[in-house]
Amino acid sequence: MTRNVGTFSRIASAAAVFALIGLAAAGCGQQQAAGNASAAAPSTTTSTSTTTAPATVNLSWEVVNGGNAQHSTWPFFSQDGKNPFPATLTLPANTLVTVTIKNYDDGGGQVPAPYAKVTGTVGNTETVNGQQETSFKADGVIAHTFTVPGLNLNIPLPAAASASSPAVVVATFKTPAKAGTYTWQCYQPCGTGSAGWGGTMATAGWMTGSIQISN
Ligand SMILES: [Cu+2]
Repeated sequence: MTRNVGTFSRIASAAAVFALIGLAAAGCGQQQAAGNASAAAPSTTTSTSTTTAPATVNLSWEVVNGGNAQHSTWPFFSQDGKNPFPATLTLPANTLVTVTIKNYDDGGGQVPAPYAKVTGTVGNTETVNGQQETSFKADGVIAHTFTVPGLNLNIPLPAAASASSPAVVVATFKTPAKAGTYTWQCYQPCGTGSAGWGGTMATAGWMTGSIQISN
């Protein structure tokens, strides 16, 4: 009986030793896991700060005054200086967009008063040939506007000094955080018809169109 108890207690203490080794091994593994986690932490922090930095995009557009093969006299907005915009422009959401627009149209017209002001840009300003501007005379100065009523965005484009010397307008605006579709329109009636609202003013990609804000 006594021997049996002694044998049992030796077995029990051996089991306790194995248990301790097992704990030590587990502790080792846990330390390693913790080490990996702390090594991963800095890269997580880095990627977070990258995504919160404001995204910026620079675009170069033109207003072509000479038309194209389809309509030889219609002015139009262009990304390549040759063809009108696509019917739908795509812009990234939640982004500061700086657009440089070279306007080659040397004829100023009349716009309704609200469209003679720069609105919806950073600081409600734009530059024209390097000069900061916030508003213009409504009559005789502005050749076209790039206007997005749904974003309260209005970028007036003063007439060029001559057909070969464009007015260079630079403006920055922030796109909405949410995806959505907006309409853009020129508000200097530069089209056909008695009121000037026909032709290019009513043709998608020329003096009007859609903007898709995408995430
Ligand atoms: Cu126009």
